[in-house]
Amino acid sequence: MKALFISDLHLCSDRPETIRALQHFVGEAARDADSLYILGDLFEHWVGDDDITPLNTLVAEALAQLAERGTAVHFMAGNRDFLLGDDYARRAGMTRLTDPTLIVLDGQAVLLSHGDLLCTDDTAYQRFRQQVRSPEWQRAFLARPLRERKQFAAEMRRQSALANAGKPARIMDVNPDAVTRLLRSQEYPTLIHGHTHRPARHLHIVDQHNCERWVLSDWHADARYLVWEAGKLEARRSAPSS
Ligand code: LP5
Ligand code: MN
Repeated sequence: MKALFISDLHLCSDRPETIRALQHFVGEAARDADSLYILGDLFEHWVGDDDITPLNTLVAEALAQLAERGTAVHFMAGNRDFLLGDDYARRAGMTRLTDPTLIVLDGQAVLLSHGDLLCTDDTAYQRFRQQVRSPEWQRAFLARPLRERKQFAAEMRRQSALANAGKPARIMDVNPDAVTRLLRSQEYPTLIHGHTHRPARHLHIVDQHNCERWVLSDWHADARYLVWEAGKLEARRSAPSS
């Protein structure tokens, strides 16, 4: 069983090096994987499946090709691409996952999440999240003209960068109690998440259970991923030039 986990690629047309890293990853490292789990923020922002751009098409084609060759491709939304819907998922050959999702790999329970839900100290963000994740808000937003939605997204990105500049680094990381509660509620699995861009392997001892928490890396010019193979997880990277 070979499963790959990635997140936080933040793909956008003005970062061609990351697009190349994804194409290389799909053609090389992911080639013989049974499954690929994309745990959010695949795109820098997503304003609706009707925003059909050369980048979105290229990514859908690359992922659909991987799926056609036999890798099961799964997508969980992040805080940047939570509006990615069934239409695009179908075009890209991906099945959508809710956050969190529990899977079992060779008998090991592994819990997958984007990770933003665990940042409970960031109360301003959690309030914002609750609003934009409601079906009513999303229906109303998606009913607006595409041009307007893009303007909203740009304005929101500006607001977010402004808000983040004033937030202490600590509150933008996961809250340890939120991690404990989640691990306990899911009977002590291994946890894999992204969002914080602080790649690491942490050990949490919860009610005498040892739980690993793997944090995925964001991407730049090379692919950063976790691989589950031969019954264990390992962090790897692969560069287009290597
Ligand atoms: O993304 P990042 O790393 O900058 O920061 C995140 C949190 N911010 C966000 C917001 C996204 O960046 C916005 C892009 C969404 C693209 C989809 C577009 C469609 C929806 C358009 C929405 C109107 O997720 C940030 C966290 C940080 O991670 C770390 O966890 O701190 O949270 C915030 O910045 C939220 C602010 O703290 C509070 C928001 C104030 C709300 C102001 C409302 C203004 C509405 C303006 C709409 C035009
Ligand atoms: Mn994120």
